[in-house]
Amino acid sequence: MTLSKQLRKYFVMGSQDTDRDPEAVLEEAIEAGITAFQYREKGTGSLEGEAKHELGWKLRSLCREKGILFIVNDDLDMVEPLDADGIHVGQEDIGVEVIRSQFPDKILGLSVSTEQEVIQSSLEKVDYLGAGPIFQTSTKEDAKPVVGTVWIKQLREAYPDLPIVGIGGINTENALLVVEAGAAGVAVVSAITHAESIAEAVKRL
Ligand code: TZP
Ligand code: MG
Repeated sequence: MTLSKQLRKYFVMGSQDTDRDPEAVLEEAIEAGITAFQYREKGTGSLEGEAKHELGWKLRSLCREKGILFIVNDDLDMVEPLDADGIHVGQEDIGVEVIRSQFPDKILGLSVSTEQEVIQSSLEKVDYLGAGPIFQTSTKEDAKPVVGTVWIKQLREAYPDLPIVGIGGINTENALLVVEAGAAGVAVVSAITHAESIAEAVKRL
């Protein structure tokens, strides 16, 4: 499968995003048809240290068993211990040149929210872009201003060969707009973690 196809239904979660057992949630989401998973253990209530690694290992194992991409958010020190398929970073994290030289063969994703961020980033080093927040979100405490689907259109025109994943406030009602704007896929947290039925939510996405 191409990376674009693997990014189609991209589930992002840490233990802070659910009241349930994260392993059970991920398992349901995988059964329902997600194509990639990002372990994002971050923000209020998130695990640290050994507990963070332990949960990461369990989630990683599930993804391996089911053949789902496993990406870690920001934590460079988890990439090797968890044998992650890739890493996703934002603008506040270590630069992508450094990460690329450290991990030549890992999938590398970068979040971009503005033209300025695009200009200051070495996009030739990355495998895909995270674009957002597309819509209003309450999941990320320090989310940047909403950029709308027009941002995906602009990125798509400027970088036609780089897969783009929309993130932020995406749900079963608006996911189509994101893909129609040119995204390879949608990255979601609460559309799955807060769903009444995960099976239904993933199917509708
Ligand atoms: N990055 C930009 S918005 C966001 C992240 C991690 C949170 C997305 O969460 P939700 O619940 O899908 O809006
Ligand atoms: Mg970050």
